[in-house]
Amino acid sequence: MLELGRLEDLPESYRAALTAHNLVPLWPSLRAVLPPGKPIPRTRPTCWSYETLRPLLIQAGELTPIEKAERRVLVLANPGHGLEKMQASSSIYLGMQLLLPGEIAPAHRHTPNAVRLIVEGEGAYSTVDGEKCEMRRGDLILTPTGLWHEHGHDGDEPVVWLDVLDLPLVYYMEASYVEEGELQAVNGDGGARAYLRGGVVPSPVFERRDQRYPMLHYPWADVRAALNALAEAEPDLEAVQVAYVNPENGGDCENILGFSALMLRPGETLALPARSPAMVFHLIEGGAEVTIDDAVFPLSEADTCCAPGYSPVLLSNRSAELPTYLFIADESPLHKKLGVYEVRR
Ligand code: 1HN
Repeated sequence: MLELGRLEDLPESYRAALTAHNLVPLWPSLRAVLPPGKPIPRTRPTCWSYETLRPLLIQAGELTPIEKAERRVLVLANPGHGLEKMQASSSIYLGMQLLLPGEIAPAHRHTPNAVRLIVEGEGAYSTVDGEKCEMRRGDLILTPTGLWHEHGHDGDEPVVWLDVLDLPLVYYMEASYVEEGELQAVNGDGGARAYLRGGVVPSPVFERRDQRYPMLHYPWADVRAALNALAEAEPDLEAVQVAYVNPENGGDCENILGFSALMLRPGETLALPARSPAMVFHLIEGGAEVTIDDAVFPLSEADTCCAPGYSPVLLSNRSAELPTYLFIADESPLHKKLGVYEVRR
């Protein structure tokens, strides 16, 4: 590849003249913005162990009352981006949030899309667009762009969940903002029961639903059962994986990030092809080993790791007897909508 001229090759006075007029020569930076063959990701393979993080999160509960935090969160920040950027990847934000018994994280709505995956504890709930979604371990609850949401806690133990947002992208777009709101009246359960069975959807004779987000709560018990049934029904499947979709149209459940659940069968090692979107893996049940480029992460329950785009990923179940279940978030809806999605086999 042709070697290009450097900034230092240009006379000082010429550079100063360019700068004075807000002008920049492209050629010294061209290879940095268009590297040959493959992007150079800032996102580094990174793992956050729950055992390490949990005591620090519980300590946050002692140090900072909810009124002083609004959302009591420790952000899982990727050092490749700089911790202050609060990014797991270019478009994914991850945080572990703690809500204590009796606390309320007040209603608001914002432009970034969020989901939460419940990690531990019972008795808390999110009210989203007036639908009360009760949190149980492994449940997925959506708070898509523009929908009001608040969290409350009627139980008696700490509740922790993993927040996944497209905040870095929406912030980069200069489109990120929040509105504060009032406590919501409840008039539903997030569609968890209405859409319990795949293959059929509520369809009354006189009225067909056309909400953009008909289902806001995906209980883990149902997703786990779906994975088990799939593994049993189709033993030759390359990967036992289900996507969280809008049950009315089968499309991605949110606009920018994609979400799925994966079962690693006992003893299974699964090689994922290198794909353009970055990915996040969160272990719900069991134990796995995740290899991303040169990094090898053992994942125990509630551990989380991320992989840059264009990297092959190897997932191994650490048990030969029991299945392992992972929650996966990735940037594939974004890449597909923008036309930059790639799989390299
Ligand atoms: C947010 O609204 C929540 O509602 C959690 O629980 C984390 C991080 C950045 C911006 C908004 C929540 C968030 C957030």
